[in-house]
Amino acid sequence: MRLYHSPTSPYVRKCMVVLHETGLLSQVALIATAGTPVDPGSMPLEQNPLGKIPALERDDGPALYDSRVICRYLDARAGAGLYPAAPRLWDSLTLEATADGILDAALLMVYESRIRPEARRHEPWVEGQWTKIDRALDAVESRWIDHLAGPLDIAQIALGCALGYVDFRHDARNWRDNRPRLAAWEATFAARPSMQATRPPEG
Ligand SMILES: N[C@@H](CCC(=O)N[C@@H](CS)C(=O)NCC(=O)O)C(=O)O
Repeated sequence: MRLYHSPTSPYVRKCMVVLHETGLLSQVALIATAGTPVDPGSMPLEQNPLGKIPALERDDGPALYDSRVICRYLDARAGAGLYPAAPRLWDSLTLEATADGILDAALLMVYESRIRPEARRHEPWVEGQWTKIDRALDAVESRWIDHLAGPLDIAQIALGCALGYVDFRHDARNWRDNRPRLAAWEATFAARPSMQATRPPEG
């Protein structure tokens, strides 16, 4: 398999953590990729018409894209059980969607500050994105801690990557303030070898 990869992409990181946790890492070659919405650069446009990473070329069918699809495929291929049986499955998928929504908002904030010309930036829009993250983290702190204490699943991996990305790009927002249970969970989860091996580079 070939995974279109960037060490700073949190969506790629989800796939990488799944590769580590499932023991499939040695079956995948990583293809260094870079690009943005205004300059697709080396993005895998043939493999993903949306021009985004991750995308996965595989030996048993056409390329897959979107981290949610790739993670589910890898789990099925390895028989790893990162997707529990229903009804717990619905919780896992909803929490994964919450984590991915945090990532979407966090990435839009980065694009706004890095890509949009300064004169056209709209601060209320940036703060609106942060408000989504803030609300989602409050929901995790109040509703999802029991789920996070359960067996490893895709929701935990997605949330670990989302929190890692908030630390990486929006550290000054201090998301741990007033969220002691989530902060404690994150500290434990971030110590997993799969998370340590996939930390984004400094800087
Ligand atoms: N929903 C997608 C989001 C992927 C995504 O937005 N990736 C970013 C890199 S972190 C990207 O490729 N951005 C380039 C663009 O939006 O054109 C997933 O889960 O894979």
